[in-house]
Amino acid sequence: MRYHKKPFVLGEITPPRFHVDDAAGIKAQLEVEGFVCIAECLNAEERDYARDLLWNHLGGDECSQMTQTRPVGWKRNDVTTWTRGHGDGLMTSTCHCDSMWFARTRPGVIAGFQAAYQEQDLTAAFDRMSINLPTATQNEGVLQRLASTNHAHGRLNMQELHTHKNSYYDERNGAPFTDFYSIIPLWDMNQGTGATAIVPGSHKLVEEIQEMRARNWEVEEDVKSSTKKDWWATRKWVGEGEPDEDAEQFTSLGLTPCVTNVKAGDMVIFDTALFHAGCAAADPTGVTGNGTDQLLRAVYIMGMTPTRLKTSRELHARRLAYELDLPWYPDHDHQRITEQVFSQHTSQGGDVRSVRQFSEASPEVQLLIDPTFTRANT
Ligand SMILES: O=C(O)CCC(=O)C(=O)O
Repeated sequence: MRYHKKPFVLGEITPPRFHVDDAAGIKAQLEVEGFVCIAECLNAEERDYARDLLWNHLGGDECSQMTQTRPVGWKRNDVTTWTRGHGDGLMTSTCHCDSMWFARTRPGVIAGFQAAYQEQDLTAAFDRMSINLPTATQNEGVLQRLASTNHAHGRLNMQELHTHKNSYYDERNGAPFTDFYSIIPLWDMNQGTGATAIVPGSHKLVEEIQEMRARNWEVEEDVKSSTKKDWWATRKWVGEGEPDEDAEQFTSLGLTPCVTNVKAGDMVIFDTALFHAGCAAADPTGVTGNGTDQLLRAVYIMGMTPTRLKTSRELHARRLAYELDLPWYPDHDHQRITEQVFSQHTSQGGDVRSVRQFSEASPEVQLLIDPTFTRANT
């Protein structure tokens, strides 16, 4: 209990698990609850292989050409080596690592997104993994996370519950559009290990929730903030600062925020409007989870979108971004990143070195980057 200063505010739910072939059930659950848990999108064999591939990345045995900051010298069997090169949480170097691409191209994962969209032709975002480490590592990022849990206000025991509504493709092409992204844990995740918290049904009440939340924040509107730290500095919480005040903004609307209990290899797909957040571990030592000498939590964050929403220039830029080792999150400004990639890639007159070739990627990977190119060339 040393690290757990106050009781958790949120309860835990174990969502019903849908079979990936149950497209109607998946669609209905997404519409009603705003999220759906699909069982075994990675089967046991795939999950174990994906773990091995992840450790190839964490141990530095693959992708030495990658440009992103990444772990240095981590040994799978020695938790005390998990300190250099990277801290705790989002790990951008995983965007194009073998484990991530292996997971993206699994038939169960693609079928899950196809069921959600009820469309077949999808492209993948170049999103990353979140890797949380147990306290035995004494990794600086872990110690910082422990120190910053039990926030005074506004963020329960985690990130602030947030929505991505309208930040992806919703209003693109002038038509309302619901898009989805997912989280796949590689080890069981729950309140003990830290897990994704969600607010079932909140995708239908985004404006009402935002209004409730705005009442508790005094914001300096005219101050420009370029960093996350500045951004928080322009906001002052109105209230006692008790975590319950955050939950109350949802419960007063009849909603119940909760932490999810999800099995390794299952995929939780979200309507991007759904309020959610990464919730800190109740047991950051790992004793009650995977063990003190194992990863506390490792999740793939994964986005897929119908190919028809992409312009041909954007699809071309995706091939180049893959070569340049760039992330391309689902909520990024697609036009801006397209232009950035075109200005950097040597094939377009830029001077940034490619670290891999699209032409050498497997057909499964190519299909998820630019299916139009792949089909035209086969
Ligand atoms: O770490 C998590 O479980 C949540 C991540 C998250 O909030 C996001 O991807 O927007």
